[in-house]
Amino acid sequence: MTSILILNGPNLNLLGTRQPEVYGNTTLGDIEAMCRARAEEMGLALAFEQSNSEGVLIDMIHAARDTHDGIILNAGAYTHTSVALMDAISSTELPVIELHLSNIHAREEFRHRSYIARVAVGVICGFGAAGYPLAMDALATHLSDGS
Ligand code: CA2
Repeated sequence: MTSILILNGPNLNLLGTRQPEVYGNTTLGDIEAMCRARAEEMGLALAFEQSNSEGVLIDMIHAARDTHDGIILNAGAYTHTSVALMDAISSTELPVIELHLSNIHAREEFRHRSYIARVAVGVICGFGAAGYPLAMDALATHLSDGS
């Protein structure tokens, strides 16, 4: 069975509890439930994780090499700062889809740069929580036919 890891970075545990005008009312638990339902429909095994720690995220990316076929990564603010996460992704040689709830290109200048995009298969941003199942479809398609 194809297995995917959805990995969420710093502060995403606060979703639905603060700044709803920016990030909406949906909690990370709601998103996980939506992804689990979609994974079952698609016949995918799914791990869904969140950490506020860059090192823990890197360790989870390293470990994914032995347990998963691909990764969907919302690295939060580390997207814009972390060469270490970029290097971890390169080291796994697993396909990674970069995901963001918000359209990072329509926001502050510092959010326009992504270290993850350089090593990702593709990027989905701006569709809120609906981006998660979109990214799952994109990753499953990539894993089955390379597109
Ligand atoms: O749009 C996204 O998904 C982001 O990855 C979210 C990050 C942000 O730094 C990126 O530029 C884009 C921030 C996540 C913070 O989430 C919060 C949720 C509720 C309250 C406060 C922060």
